[in-house]
Amino acid sequence: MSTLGRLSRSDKSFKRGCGFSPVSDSGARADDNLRTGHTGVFEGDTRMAKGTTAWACACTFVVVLILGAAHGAYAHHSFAMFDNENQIKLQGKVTHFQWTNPHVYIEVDAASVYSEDKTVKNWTIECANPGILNRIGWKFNMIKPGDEVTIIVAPLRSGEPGALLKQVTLPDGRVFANGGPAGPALIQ
Ligand SMILES: [Cu+2]
Repeated sequence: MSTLGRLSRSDKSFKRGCGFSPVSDSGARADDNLRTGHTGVFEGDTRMAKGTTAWACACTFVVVLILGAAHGAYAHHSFAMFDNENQIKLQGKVTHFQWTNPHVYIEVDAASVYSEDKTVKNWTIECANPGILNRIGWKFNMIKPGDEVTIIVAPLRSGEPGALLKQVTLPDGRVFANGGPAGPALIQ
């Protein structure tokens, strides 16, 4: 059975859709806002011929543009589903490394280092997108199935084996963070 096959239904939605605050939905909303703002600018110019209205529309448009761009480039969905205050350290073997937008994913058969419960579960670890990770030194092929890794994460509040990456230590000892928006590891 594939790794994905072992994930529960909700895990899959976590992975595929960023389901908690859907990517596509928020993306669509941003687009709608952009379109609305755009129309506003032109209508303000031609129909109203009122400087203030046009400026107000133009400002709204610019603000929406900036917010939209920031949203796309960084936290394109909320991190609310991850428990940042109770980070955990996982140790185990990579089963899959997925270098894709909007998120890179590490799947790892791992157990919690500091927990009494040493049950190995197949964790799906959400990372930033390839662009952000490239800029902080990640490479698309730097993690392979079978690699023994140590990972610090903010786990899903739901208790399922999904998490947001904070820090990963590779077999050769190199340590990588997950880029700014995800925030730093609070434990070691
Ligand atoms: Cu996402």
